[in-house]
Amino acid sequence: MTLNALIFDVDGTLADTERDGHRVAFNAAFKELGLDWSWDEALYGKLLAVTGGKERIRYFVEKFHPGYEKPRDFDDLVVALHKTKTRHYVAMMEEGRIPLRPGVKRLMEEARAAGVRLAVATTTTPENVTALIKNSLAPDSESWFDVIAAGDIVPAKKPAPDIYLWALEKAGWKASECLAVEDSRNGVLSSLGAGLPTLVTVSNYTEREDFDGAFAVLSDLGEPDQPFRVLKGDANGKSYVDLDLLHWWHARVN
Ligand code: XBP
Ligand code: MG
Repeated sequence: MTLNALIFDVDGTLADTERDGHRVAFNAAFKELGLDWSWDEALYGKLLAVTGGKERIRYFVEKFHPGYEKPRDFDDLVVALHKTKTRHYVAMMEEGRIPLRPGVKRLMEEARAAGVRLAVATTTTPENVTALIKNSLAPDSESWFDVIAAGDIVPAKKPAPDIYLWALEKAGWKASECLAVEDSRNGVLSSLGAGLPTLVTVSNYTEREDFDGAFAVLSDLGEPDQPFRVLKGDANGKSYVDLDLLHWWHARVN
């Protein structure tokens, strides 16, 4: 089976969006809606245990804010907070505040030129993906992807495999003809759960997580003048991820 498609996670994989993007947008939303909540970098690292913004707000209230008395319309408040957070996040992406990680654009361009298909499978809201890729990858980059699987289209978010299974079904691909690229344990559990061989490029919050089952763990995808560090696995002596290396890995895992 030859390598036909690459399926990318978004947050932490395409760009380091959590600490300086999502976290800042959540805090702006809390302020705008009159709450005195503020998520610092360390707390946010703990909150990342739960994927999905609305789910994360609920987790914060349950586990980290015991004194808080939920109003009767708490469900509506969560929805309003999340909508406000998305508006702030999209505005930040439109200012081009967060760059893509090393190698992301280069590898996607190489894949497109070679006819290897691209897709996205993420927990984040669809508008967030569009805003990030339009402003950091290319204005027409939505059309680069056969499928953008995002947000609430599946009720069970990562680590459940559902978002990857949804993407595979929508595109009509078998897991064995694809590779997934992830940055977190929750992401790897999701992609492996869908049967996808997975490459990990760690991000600032996920460096020390357990990536059991991934075929390789790297610092990032690397660039010709900016080599990656190999944290686990064999990179065939290469210093940056290109299609050649992906084909090599794919042949070894299948
Ligand atoms: C990222 C997430 C998301 C974002 C917030 O997952 O866990 O919850 O932090 O996004 P992935 P929303 O790495 O799979 O992209 O607020 O839009 O849910
Ligand atoms: Mg991620």
